Amino acid sequence: MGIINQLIGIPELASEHGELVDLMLEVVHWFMLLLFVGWSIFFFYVLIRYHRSNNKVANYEGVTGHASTHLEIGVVIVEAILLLGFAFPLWAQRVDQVPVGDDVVKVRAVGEKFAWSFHYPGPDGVFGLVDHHLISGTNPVGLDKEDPNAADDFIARNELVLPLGKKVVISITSKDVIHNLALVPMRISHDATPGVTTTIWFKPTKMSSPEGWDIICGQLCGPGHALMKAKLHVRTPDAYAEWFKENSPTPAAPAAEATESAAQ
Ligand SMILES: [Cu+2]
Repeated sequence: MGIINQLIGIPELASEHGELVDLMLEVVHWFMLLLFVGWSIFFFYVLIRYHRSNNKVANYEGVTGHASTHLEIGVVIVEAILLLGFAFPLWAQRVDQVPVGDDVVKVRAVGEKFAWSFHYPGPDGVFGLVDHHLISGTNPVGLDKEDPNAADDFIARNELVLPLGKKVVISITSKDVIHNLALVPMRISHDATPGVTTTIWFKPTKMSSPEGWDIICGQLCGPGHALMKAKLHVRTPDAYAEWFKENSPTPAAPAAEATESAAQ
């Protein structure tokens, strides 16, 4: 976990890639500490070395060597290598290689003032069409019930339930203003922007407690922002399958009545 991470009280970790995020936090803090100590030592050295009592006459010539120029070019080269050689490929891995397949859990997260709707595609694994003209009190994401793919879809209000150890892909959008789906234990968050769908993915590696983890809105979105809380539950694959089956309407029944979570 790391000494500094422990010191700053890092929240519980529950995702696969999150270990790397925490490692990066730890390493970056150690670098900051090193820089702070190094520059502080240099600062006091300069204060004493160039104190007025040691230098009665000002030196108007300054530095004549090229060491600092070479040093700066070196810094630029190292930073370019870090950015092009490491940061860009790693970022591309996260944003371009979204997992696909039958084993992947797909959810749509739709933010609104001030709640989250989690749209599950049902047993067919295909999301029904949505249309913002159809949004109503009982149809929070505007699911088109005429679409055959929508028949088994369901919406969990303020409750995101996921299975342990499976890759999860969440498509995020918003109905009104910019929100942010912040899944802190998963070490991932992303803006929910109206008119735009963005995708995040991760793999939960830890079960949640029965109360679940808090999902918070990471963008100041209005007077109810602080109350825009939902719950994240990670359950065993069997318990998840049971919950999923319980909530999936049979195609004959009316689709996608919002299930109200106990948290509300
Ligand atoms: Cu919000």
